Amino acid sequence: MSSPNETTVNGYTRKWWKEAIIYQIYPRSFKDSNGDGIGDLKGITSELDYIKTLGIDVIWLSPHFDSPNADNGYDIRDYRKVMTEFGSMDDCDELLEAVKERGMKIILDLVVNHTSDQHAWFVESDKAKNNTVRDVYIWAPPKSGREPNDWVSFFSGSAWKKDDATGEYYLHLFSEKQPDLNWENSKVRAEVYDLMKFWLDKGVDGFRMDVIPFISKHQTFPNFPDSYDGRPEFVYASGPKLHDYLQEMNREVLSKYDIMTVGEAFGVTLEQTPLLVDERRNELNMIFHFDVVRLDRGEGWRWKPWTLPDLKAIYSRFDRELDIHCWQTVFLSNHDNPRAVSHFGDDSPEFRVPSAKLLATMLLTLKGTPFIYQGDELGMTNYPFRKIEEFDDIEVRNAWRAEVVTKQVDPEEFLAHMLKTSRDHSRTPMQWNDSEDAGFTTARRPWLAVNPNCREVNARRAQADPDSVYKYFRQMISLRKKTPALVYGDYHDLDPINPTIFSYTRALGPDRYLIVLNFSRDEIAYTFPEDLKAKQVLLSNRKTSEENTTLANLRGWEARVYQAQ
Ligand code: TEU
Ligand code: CA
Repeated sequence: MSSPNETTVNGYTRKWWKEAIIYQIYPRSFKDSNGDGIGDLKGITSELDYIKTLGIDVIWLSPHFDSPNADNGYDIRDYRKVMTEFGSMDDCDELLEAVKERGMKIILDLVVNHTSDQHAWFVESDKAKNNTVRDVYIWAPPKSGREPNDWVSFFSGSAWKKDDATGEYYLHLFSEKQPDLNWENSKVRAEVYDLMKFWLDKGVDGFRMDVIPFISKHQTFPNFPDSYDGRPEFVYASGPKLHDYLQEMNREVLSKYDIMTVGEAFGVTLEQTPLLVDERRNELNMIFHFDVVRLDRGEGWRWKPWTLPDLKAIYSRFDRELDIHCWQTVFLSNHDNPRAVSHFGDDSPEFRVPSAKLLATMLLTLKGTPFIYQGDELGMTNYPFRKIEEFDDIEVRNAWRAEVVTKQVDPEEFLAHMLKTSRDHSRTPMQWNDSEDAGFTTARRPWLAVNPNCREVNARRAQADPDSVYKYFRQMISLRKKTPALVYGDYHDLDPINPTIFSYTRALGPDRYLIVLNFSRDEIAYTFPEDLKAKQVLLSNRKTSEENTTLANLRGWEARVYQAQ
């Protein structure tokens, strides 16, 4: 990268988290060290060299806190304790130390829109109406004998649950075992800041903040507006005090440490984005936008087709709307989405490897900090689910009960959509080697089935194969790291309406790079714009000896990064 005392590049303030490559670990599915079928912290520590060798700078650890696991750790019972299945606080300290030893950083998942219903606060709050901790959560009396309003839970049904003892309802935007905290209560906020400091003082390097735009609620709890389009996230993310709370959190906690923050911004529009991430406002560093990963989503769990021009339009819009004071993220998958190669690539035997490499090329040459989800560096694919019993996810099971069991939706139709959209695709165990359970566990059964393609798709094989997806990721990461233009350079989409080719440049002064991606199985001769000359192929996912400066003869799913003029 450029000289260390240079503080801006292309107008952007230099920051370590803008230059970092981030890797997400879902601990339950990463590696099991003690043979109980569940991934754990010691398992992660044992594979840190694998992550480091890939070129990763920062690990994002999905929740590892004490939890009854109604939603795999996104329902926290005790924020200062490690989930028993994942190990002990000593294992956690050991992991933090081992990460630091390797020159990497680690961020934790901050889940503070809600807690578990088994959290001591809720157990207490639930006891009586006039109890002193009642307003740690959000309670409301019935309205005309029914729920206080028509809000729905993301996991099916009403967002309100009646407590028979007191006759009142509590709010839960997710499952009824995940009651929403009342951020209006300053004691709640103080407790949250305190637990954040607890982990920061242990040396963690920041947080990914779960559904952070939902923390502020409209205090009149109105029904959905007339304009409601079946997407509750846009209503829930529009609470009046969100920015006050984030600025307070920044003053009280974030500004005191050299850390990074990334908010999971479900329900935030592009226009609202600068309010969260403009560096002059002192709220968050970056957010995850849902536009790309939800491009092919209809209402709720429903899949709908997507097109390449739609995808390109999102990246161009981000680039146009966000100025030098804002920074973005790029990600194609996480623990809530299908596998990147099955989602945006082509996971057929012939094209799985090239298309996974093409997506790596895109992820690492677009503008924004790239996040890689565990296993995507191997080109892991969706799981061939056949029946409802094979799913674990609460979102799937609740939707099945609410819509299929009640005969509103046909089971075949539901399963067909799940094959595309289920969160469980990305939660199957990480594939380490070609043994029966992919080297994930020595238990007779892992907590969720291993993908049957683990004999072919696994880390040990990929590490030994010079042409593997993993090796390509490594090369691509290393190219990004030595090329400031790929981090801070201007972005320009050369051909927004082309239905199969995505071609764009990244430029920093005279340093220009041309990226050409063929999102199809067809061979395509692609001519570059007249004012652009391709000098040299720096990296490609298909062996090529072509030296043509004006056009590229691309094979199916071919990706090239050129130095250009
Ligand atoms: O997810 C936020 C969220 O609302 C969606 O991405 C979610 O996956 C759901 O499918 C919407 O239909 C976060 C976490 O990432 C997710 O794992 C948790 O289940 C959720 O919050 C609750 O904590
Ligand atoms: Ca274990």
